[in-house]
Amino acid sequence: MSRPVISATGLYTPPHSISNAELVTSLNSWTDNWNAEHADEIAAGKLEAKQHSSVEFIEKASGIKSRFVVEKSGVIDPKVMRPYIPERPNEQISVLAEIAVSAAREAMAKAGREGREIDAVICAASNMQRAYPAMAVEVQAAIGAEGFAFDMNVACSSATFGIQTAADFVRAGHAKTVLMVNPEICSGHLNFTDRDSHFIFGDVATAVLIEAEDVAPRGSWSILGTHLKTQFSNNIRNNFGFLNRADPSGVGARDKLFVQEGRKVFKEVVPMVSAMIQSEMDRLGIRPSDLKRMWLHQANAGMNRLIAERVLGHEASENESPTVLDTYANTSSAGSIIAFHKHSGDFRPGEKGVICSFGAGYSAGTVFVEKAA
Ligand code: CO8
Repeated sequence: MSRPVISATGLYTPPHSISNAELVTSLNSWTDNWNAEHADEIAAGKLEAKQHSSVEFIEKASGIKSRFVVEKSGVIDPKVMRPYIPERPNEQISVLAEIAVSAAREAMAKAGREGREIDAVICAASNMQRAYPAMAVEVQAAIGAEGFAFDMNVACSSATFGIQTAADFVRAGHAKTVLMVNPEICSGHLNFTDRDSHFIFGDVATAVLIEAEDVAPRGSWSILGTHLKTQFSNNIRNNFGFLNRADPSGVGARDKLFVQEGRKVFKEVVPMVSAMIQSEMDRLGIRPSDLKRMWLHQANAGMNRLIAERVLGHEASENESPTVLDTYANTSSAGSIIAFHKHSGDFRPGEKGVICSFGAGYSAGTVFVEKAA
């Protein structure tokens, strides 16, 4: 049986960044217009006036300072409040595949891989931009890979679920080299008129190459163990689908975009994820002092502080649990992979860490890794 390793990662960061101040200015201006338009109903008690957002709240509640987006002008225009992402003709590569390929090329270059050496492509992300053909098949064609490709969606946990799936293909002998990509254009399914959540997400794409140890380059990451868990919850939901295609731009179609009970998510997911990491450490015989770093899902700085503290037994330093949330915001499945990509270069052979995701479903996944020689 081949042993799977992570041989390289890649990252695509969109060209535009939006600060909290810019986002708050557009939301507050949209809110003033909405309140003015509905002044009579508000005065008659039929509608509630909408409230302003604030930079201080966002930073304190989430730790987010800015986010990257593929398109900025529509998002910060109070008359639009959504990104302008024009539909492309079928002959042109789709935007999701394009950013996935960009991240994939970096990972492939690092591992010295040509497209034709890749046996399988998994596109694991929160929201695919179409039903079919699978985004993964388009990525497969764009990089010149053979074999097979498919999409999977486990919301914010898509990447860890994708890594375990790829690792299982390697173990079973179905593939030697698997490319797993996470293109996340969260701005396309976020309600920028919703004060409770308008600040949460950003866009990005990440890529991970999972290979059989015998073909992987030196200095790869041994996968010590993976563990996945799901538990149904309505607290994070997006009802958009092919059976209910209401225009997602309007406030009336609020549930066709991202909606959540953020406080419940916070309270329920922190204990679930810390217990999951701890039980997987017990299973693998890893003590807290054996862990050099935790690359946690990037949803909320407070959640990560609590999870890391429960696992490590002390407050985690930035070195032990790095943050990318401040500049990238929540990028759904890509968050823990961005953290791993940016903060793993200092590992020496034998040092261990854990990539951990959690999100809608609920879903959670852990991937324990050890730097190989
Ligand atoms: N400005 C000022 N005040 C505000 C704002 C704002 N923008 N928003 C809310 N407030 C007010 C509220 O009205 C409330 O006032 P009051 O106390 O008077 O009622 C007060 O601030 C506190 O509000 P909350 O209870 O909502 O604030 P919290 O401290 O709970 O913070 C967070 C809100 C940041 C959302 C926090 O709860 C959180 O981070 N929770 C966890 C979120 C999480 O992990 N979600 C996972 C989602 S990821 C996923 O799996 C989905 C993937 C799909 C991708 C989707 C892409 C779009």
